[in-house]
Amino acid sequence: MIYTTCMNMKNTNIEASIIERYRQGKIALREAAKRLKLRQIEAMALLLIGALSVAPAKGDKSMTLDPTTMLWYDSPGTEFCHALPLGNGRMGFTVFGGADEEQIVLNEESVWSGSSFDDNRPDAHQNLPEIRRLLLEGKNTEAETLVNRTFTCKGQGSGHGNGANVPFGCYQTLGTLRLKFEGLEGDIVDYRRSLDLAQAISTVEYSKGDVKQTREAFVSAPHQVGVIRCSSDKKNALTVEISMDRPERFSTLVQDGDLLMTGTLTNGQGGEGVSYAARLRVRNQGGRVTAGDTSLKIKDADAIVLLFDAETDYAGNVPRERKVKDPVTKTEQVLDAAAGVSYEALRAAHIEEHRKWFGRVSIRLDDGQKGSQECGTQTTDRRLVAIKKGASDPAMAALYFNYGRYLLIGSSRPGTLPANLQGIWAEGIQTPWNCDWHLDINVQMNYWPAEQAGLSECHGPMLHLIESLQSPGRKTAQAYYDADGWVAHVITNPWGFTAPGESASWGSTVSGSAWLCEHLWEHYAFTGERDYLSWAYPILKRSAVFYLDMLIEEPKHGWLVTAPSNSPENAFITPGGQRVHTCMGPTMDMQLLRELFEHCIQAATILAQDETFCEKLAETHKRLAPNQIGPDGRLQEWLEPYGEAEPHHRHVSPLYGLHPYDEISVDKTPELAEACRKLLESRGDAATGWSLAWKMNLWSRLRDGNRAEKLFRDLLNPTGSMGFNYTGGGSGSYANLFCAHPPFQIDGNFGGAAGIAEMLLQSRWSGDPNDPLELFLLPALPDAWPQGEVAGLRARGGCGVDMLWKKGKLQSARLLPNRDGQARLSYAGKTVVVDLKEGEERVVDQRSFRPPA
Ligand code: FUC
Repeated sequence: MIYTTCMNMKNTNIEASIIERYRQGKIALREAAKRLKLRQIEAMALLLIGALSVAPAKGDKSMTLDPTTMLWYDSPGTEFCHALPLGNGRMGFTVFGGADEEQIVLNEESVWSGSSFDDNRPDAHQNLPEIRRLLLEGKNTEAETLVNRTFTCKGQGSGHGNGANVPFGCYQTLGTLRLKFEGLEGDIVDYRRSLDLAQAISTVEYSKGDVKQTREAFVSAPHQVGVIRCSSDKKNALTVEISMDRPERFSTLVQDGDLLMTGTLTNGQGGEGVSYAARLRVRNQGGRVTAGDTSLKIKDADAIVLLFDAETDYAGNVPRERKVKDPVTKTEQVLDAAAGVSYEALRAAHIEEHRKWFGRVSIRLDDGQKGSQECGTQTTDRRLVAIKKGASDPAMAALYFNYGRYLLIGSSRPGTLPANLQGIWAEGIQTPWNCDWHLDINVQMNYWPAEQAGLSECHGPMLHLIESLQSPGRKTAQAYYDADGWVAHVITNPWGFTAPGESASWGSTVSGSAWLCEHLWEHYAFTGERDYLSWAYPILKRSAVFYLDMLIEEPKHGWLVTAPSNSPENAFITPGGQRVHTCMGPTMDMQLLRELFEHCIQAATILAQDETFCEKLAETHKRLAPNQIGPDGRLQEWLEPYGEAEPHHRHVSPLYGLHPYDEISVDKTPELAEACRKLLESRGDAATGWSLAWKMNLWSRLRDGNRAEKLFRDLLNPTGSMGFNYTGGGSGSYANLFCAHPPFQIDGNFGGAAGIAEMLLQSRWSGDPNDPLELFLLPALPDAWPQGEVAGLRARGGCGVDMLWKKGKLQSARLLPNRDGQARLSYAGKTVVVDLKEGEERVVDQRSFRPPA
């Protein structure tokens, strides 16, 4: 079957057959490119990304969609990462948009196998003195051997990333909804599918024969249902068979006219785990519904509305609002409630609720050329290919930023579980790395845009995850370090996993919990809510207590260091030529502890508590191993200037001090910033998706907007690669703009969105209500975005910021503070100090800024 726009049907038939031959391996890429009359690189990009119809990217003048809020395509998705995601924080749909056969991948955030399991080695701490002795004597290899033998988790941990059938478990698909349309003859023409980020609605439209078919879908938060409406422009023209399945552990039946799928996942310990139910109800306009054993058939309808709900009886360690004992009954109740509401009312309530979130921020980026307007006439996948070929499309950055906000709204809402490695959108049973929460960058990156992009409440699930790790983390602290307080290492799941992972090469970085704590503080820094701080402070404090308890003195300088630990997932070469991971006091750990202690002291001071404890923290802070510049002028990753085992390693951990932590900066510590720049430069740009996104943020903090924009374009690299790659091959964006590690990992989407915000606005605030906030306006504006406008960004210190710029220069900035105080604004090396009054707008323009005295 040929899918095409109206523009070029005959050619597209020929092109599609060439592509099909290439896909079947019958002709080589070079030959396909020749026949398609494309340069090899263009052909490769198109083929990889899965754009089936490869009509030249001229654009269809008859159709212009907002290039900053619309994703659209002129062919259906054939793979998961071509399909369009919808979500209400808890439930997800990923819509392929097939014409005769539609499939929608279904997700519910708590469809997790596994169960609670104590993975701590209770006596691990008995080995701690020996591991430390070896480290203090420089015998890192021997220490690593001992860590592997005695200091990893007790059981199978994450199952080496394949935890579906072990206690750790794995987030997995709920299943697939299939709609098989019948009865119409003729070619499919005028096909288009789209996702409107502003309304959170996906649409599929095409004509078959002379009948126009339209399908709309959304996942409603107010009514907690997924909704699909199929309609056609002729009466009685809709005949469709509906079924649901999943790769394992399911049975379907028709119950009182509803299609019901139920099942129970494994608990990974030989028993039953989470039970789920997924229910679909049909409301038809015209025609008849008949029930099969495991499917529903609707014949000759004018339109149908499908209502869907899924529930589980998850009751694990991570809190969420929805508590369900009997998923089957709950789905019935939810659908009963929604069934009484008209489609139009469901749709209107959904849009209104979504707008409350999405409408908080708006962004326009423009190159001042014609190209900016024209990009709306091209499909999203072709825009990626055009950018790869060098086209200017600043609106794509606006779209990416909006998509990041959209994905966060869709996967993390007050009361839900936090966004996992794929948000909530996942196909298959064994998802990559179990789709868990990785604590050595990934889950944190998911939340980088939350505060800046005005989605502070969407940060909530992450903050509750942190709170929930205290209790299991206390046991881990005792078992491994004989220490007080709580700790989490590199991975966690809904069952409260806090033990080290199963290998010393990556699993024993001890600062996962410290990195999590940054988020507790950041939420305060952006909101200034004192009550919230009173809630968060004890969690920060108990984390600091753990680290105070576990630090040891290294022999050379008497600095206090963590031991054992790793610089996340990276290896070094010892002076004896051995490749090893286990170490003391990697630079990132020390930065994290300085940050944690500072935030603790600041919080305790604001709350007027714990003076003596703060003195202890301050004393210890002074003795922590400092940032060091190595003999080659780069920021050192480890305590010693070891050789690098992987000079281009994806984790740029010692640069944590530059971003997200603000310990190193071009204005406060220029020498260290320069050492960061050198390290970043030597690491190279090529990397996995999330690593590109981090580098984008890092270059922004180094105030190099053009380099940050270059990294952003790398993030847009069109790809179809789904295999695991750790070195940067195949990274970029899939056709649906999901970020490719590869495989799909959503952190890069969020990190990229945060990077765009970071290029436009950076901010600082000590947290003390008496201190001014500092705003850096357009600190890393690239040449590629000379004109633009942004409204609703948020700055630390509790302030909304709008900006307008032209020809690369700031025209005006509008501040909307949520407290009284002062702000120091910097722009292009000049500053201005303004007084702020809660709720009162302040506008500054270019002339307000003065050169430094
Ligand atoms: C960490 C990273 C990998 C991947 C995984 C989910 O292990 O080093 O690149 O992102 O998390």
